Amino acid sequence: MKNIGFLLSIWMLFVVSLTGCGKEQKAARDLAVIPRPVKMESPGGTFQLNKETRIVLREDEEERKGVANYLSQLLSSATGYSFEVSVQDYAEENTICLELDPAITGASGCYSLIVSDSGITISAPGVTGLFYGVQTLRQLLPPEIESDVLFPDMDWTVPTVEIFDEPAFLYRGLHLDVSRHFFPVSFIKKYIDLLALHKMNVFHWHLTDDQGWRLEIKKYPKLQEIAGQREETLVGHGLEEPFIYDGEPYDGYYTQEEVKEVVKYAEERFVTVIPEIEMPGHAQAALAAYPHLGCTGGPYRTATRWGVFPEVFCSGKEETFQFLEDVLLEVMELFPSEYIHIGGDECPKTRWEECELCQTRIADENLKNEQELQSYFVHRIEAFLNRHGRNIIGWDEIMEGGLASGATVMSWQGEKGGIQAAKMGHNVIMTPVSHLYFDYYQTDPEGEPLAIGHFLPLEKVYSYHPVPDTLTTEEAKFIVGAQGNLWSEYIKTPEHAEYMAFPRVVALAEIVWTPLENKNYKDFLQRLDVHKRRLDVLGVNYFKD
Ligand code: TNX
Repeated sequence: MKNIGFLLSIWMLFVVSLTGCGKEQKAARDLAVIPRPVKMESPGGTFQLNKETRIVLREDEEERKGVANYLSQLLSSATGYSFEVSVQDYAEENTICLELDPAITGASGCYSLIVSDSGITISAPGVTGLFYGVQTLRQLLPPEIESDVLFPDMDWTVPTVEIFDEPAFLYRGLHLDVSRHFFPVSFIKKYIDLLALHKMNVFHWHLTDDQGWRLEIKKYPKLQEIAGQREETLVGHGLEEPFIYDGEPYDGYYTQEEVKEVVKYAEERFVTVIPEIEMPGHAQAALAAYPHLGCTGGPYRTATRWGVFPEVFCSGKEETFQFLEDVLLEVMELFPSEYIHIGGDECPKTRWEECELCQTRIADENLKNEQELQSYFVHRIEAFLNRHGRNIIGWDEIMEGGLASGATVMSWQGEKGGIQAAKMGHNVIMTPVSHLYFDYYQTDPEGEPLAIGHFLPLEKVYSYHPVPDTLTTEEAKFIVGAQGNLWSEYIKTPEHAEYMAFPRVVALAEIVWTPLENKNYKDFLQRLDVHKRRLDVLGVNYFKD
């Protein structure tokens, strides 16, 4: 008897803690928005989606209709409801209304989201804000909403909330290296979808490098035939000698049609695609195809291992600039982005030192040395792009020998380059190896797939703030944002890319969106727990600790 009483009380304790815990968990689930909004209040209560719920626009306008249709599609599969989009200028219950409202003010992308028990209103001064409001609404729904399979018995409730939200930074980027390993268009689209879910707005597409040129250029077909291929690939780590190769030819490139499709896909998700064409270094694949563009004339081969190689574009030859300008003309046709990334990193000067034409250029242009020759190169390309209404971004080495006047600096070797550039009045994107290199190990390497090295756990990513304390308020304005980089030397498949990127990208999203004073790692981890279920439904192979 005594025993039964004891067992009963244990059982009661269990039930009470379960229901209590259930409630808490539900509350946490209900408001697990990442990145955390600037202001969010939840008075209690819910709005229930049902088969009659409609999406309403105040006016018939293309871009807004695009967002409304996107929302409709997002909600339809799992619920099985049709979420018809209609245009009407009066308020009605059981609608999700998307409306432009110039009275809402804030940084580009700001929005307000109000969920009452009778309906939902997303308002914003611009259509980008409406799109971000949709992303928040999506995260207020159960993770199953992401499914493309029907969940017939699900309770599709949204907690009542009042949200005002705006991004802390203008530039919220994620990079992908498709040269070292190639990723199919289907994955690029998934990557862009994941950017959008996290209110990130730039996809930096690293399209060319020593180990492969991945973009179709009509005028130079050998870029596909030769530069797009390599004979084999290094097995194991790049610092381990002797080098062992797999003996298997490797190739891959995007056609211009595919690129257009990606750019359009990204545009519909308010993501700008910034292409990177590497110069003057990391150019060995291009030289394999067009050897006359190197100082020695070759022969060259597309690199088969990782590292920094001496074979770079010759700065003395006019043909080099002709080639790059032709390439960039086609690039500009494909990518409407204001910015074109021209690389500029890790360019050894050994060939230039020995090259008669490069030395003649140094003399003719009154340059002091090869550093200034690099600067000449970058200035010249910048001037060309400027004439076509574009601006350049370059890795921090573009500061060597004098920074081109309108260049934006991507500070990767730490924050030093970025700090210096901001002090000179240049826009800066922070992407330091210390905090934002997602090709680094995120836990003890033991048992992990091979990575380049180092150690960058989630908490360290989350702790990053893109504005260094050493800058004055005026200088700090030049820090336009931050970006995570995913270099693919050791990443061969989409699944592995997801594994390295997530959940670190989720932390990055909060770094660049949420005001510093609202950041809290413990709170982030609680929301991340729920968010991971969303990533599960989306089929994201994130790292699990
Ligand atoms: C440095 S970051 C590089 C890349 C490598 C990366 C590996 C930068 C501008 N250059 O070429 O892939 O390190 O982490």
